[in-house]
Amino acid sequence: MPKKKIALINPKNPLREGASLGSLSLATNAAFIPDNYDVVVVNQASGEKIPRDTKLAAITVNTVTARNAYNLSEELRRAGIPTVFGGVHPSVQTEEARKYASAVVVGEGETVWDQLLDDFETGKLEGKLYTPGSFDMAESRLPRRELMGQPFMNTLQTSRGCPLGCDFCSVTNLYGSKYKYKPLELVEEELAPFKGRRVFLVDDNFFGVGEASAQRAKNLMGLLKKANLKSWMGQTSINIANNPEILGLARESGAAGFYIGFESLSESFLDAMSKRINLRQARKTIAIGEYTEVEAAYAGAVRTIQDHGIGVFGSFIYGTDHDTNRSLDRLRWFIGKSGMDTAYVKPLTPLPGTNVYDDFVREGKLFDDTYWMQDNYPVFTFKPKNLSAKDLTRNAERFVGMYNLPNSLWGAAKTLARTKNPEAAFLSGISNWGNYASYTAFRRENSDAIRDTLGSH
Ligand code: B12
Ligand code: SF4
Repeated sequence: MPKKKIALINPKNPLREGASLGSLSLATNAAFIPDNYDVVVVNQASGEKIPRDTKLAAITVNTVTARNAYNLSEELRRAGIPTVFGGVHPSVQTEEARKYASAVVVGEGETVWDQLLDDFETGKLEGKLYTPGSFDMAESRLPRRELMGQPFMNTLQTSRGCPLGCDFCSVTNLYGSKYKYKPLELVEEELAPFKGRRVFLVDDNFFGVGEASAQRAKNLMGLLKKANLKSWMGQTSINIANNPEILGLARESGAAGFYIGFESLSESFLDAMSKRINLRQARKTIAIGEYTEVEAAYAGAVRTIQDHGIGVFGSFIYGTDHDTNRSLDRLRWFIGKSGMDTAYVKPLTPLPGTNVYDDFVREGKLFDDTYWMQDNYPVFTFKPKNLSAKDLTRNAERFVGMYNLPNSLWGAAKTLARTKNPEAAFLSGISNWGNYASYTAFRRENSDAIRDTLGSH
């Protein structure tokens, strides 16, 4: 008898991001599906189609893709194919998600499959809600990456959770306030096929905070070095700049860039969002020349990391009650002046599952409490105190405009000069240009919707 086909689906993303990385969430789940099923991963974000002989569709859903996932699920169910949702959004908007799928999985997915498939086989899937609980990462299996195609960069997860609990982020609420680590032997096994390739560590903070995390990060650098990668990138926080030993080990192991959440130059915003790690760094720093304490702390961290041959990919949030046109002009000036290699400047989007979302709903601040259900995913979801609709759109254009093609090329040359690391230059150039290109395509398709959302508020 032919095996039944299970399609694991990453729905289309209205913001047009992330398609080139494939879905590690799905490849990870695939490893826990018994081999008497024929499993395929379908990345709709890069145009892949769902096979006709699919018997069960399991869809990964985040807030950005929720509406597309709901539409897809309804279509599949009309065609007689049962559907299961998992991922961040159904984990936090569970009752909403249950309206659109046969079954919903809340939280980590690894241990759910035996029960779920048993229910599928016996026709008991409809209406089920699964809450498998916290997964012990020592039980991790090798993700089935062969199902992901050949992404531009291989993704690898070595830890989950974050103790820092920033109010705009759902990671602490979802994955816990303690780091959960994948045993290093398993990480080593996962790294083995990546020799000569690029790797993106999707850990929320591969360095973390505290002595134990620093020690673990050192061991991880040792494995990354041994793996002989072309290069790797990872997400971390500003405190890594205080540890020259780890920066040296990171560079030796092929680090090309760190994503760092600077978030804002405004102390009041950092304070309001509980981004204490940045404030701590600022309070250790003296305002110098044109820089405030926060700016001096950020610029110092950028310089230190670059001096170790690693690019800095800063991320910032704008469009908050703490911003004015002047402060945003200052941010653009600072990004240039500090010499960071890339800056992602995105509007504050209160995502469900975060403290900011709960606060904004309570305060009645959002234009629409379920904005992700709108036909076009909105860029702006509320009106900040000191900025008009026009100010928001103008600033969106200016932040993205910093990375048009000539600027991206010039930026890559500057990264090369600062870091002497061709991989850092290549990856920052590609990221800057990719960001510009995806935003301009999004804007072309959605300009009316952007105007309408803001025009009516
Ligand atoms: C890597 C990453 C990216 C990458 C790649 C995304 C991709 N193609 O997969 C990039 C950089 C492109 C990216 C972009 C964005 N991201 Co992102 N990203 C992540 C990150 C750091 C890791 C995701 C990952 O691969 N984890 C590893 C896998 C193994 O774990 P997992 O996804 O948690 O999946 C587990 C469970 O959720 C469950 N599960 C997941 N899917 C399914 C499906 C089924 C059927 C089942 C049963 C179980 C299940 O099982 C898995 C194993 O336990 C997460 C943070 C995080 N900790 O998850 C943020 C995160 C997912 N991103 C987030 C956001 C906001 C974005 C952006 C909107 C950013 C922006 N532009 O403003 C975009 C949107 C792009 C998109 N396509 O949706 C938010 C989502 C919040 C939300 N409510 O949706 C997160 C949670 C970070 C945060 N700070 O809150 N992102
Ligand atoms: S933004 Fe980063 S540091 Fe803050 S809680 Fe989320 S993962 Fe942790």
